[in-house]
Amino acid sequence: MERIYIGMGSNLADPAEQLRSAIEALGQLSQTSLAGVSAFYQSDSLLPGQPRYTNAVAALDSSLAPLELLDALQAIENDQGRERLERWGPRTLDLDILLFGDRLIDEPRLKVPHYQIQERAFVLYPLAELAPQGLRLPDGRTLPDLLAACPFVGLERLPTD
Ligand code: ROI
Repeated sequence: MERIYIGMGSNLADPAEQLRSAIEALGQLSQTSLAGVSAFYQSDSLLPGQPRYTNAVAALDSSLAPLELLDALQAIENDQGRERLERWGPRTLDLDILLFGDRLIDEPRLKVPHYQIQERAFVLYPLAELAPQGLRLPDGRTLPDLLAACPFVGLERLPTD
């Protein structure tokens, strides 16, 4: 069993509903249990000309192998109508493996930790709701280090229900 953190994002077709459906699907994965979900956060797209995003982070405990989990996440994205038209285009659902235990994974299909964790407030702040403050990335950086270098700017934390 390893603790895995998944970054979720959507900016099409009722983003909050997309995240709720994705959370339900994560909870049904084999050999996996859903250990927690952050609040939802809205922010402008990092690329201009796209609708605002809703993002959240989920914690999983799983004994799936990394590429098995990646396949399962891509199946959930596809089930929820993801169309891969352009690399950074708007999407109904994006599921990224942020951290996988303390593993460093460098394969053509999968790099973990996700290479942009540190610069993305919409990943770090929801992650901080779930992860122990002492969480370390495989390179030794702690979550408080990353948060201190990434201000909470442009994020809107939505009320939880
Ligand atoms: N911007 C925000 N706010 N949230 C995202 O999840 C997100 N994902 C992307 C790009 C287009 C880079 N911008 C984003 O892929």
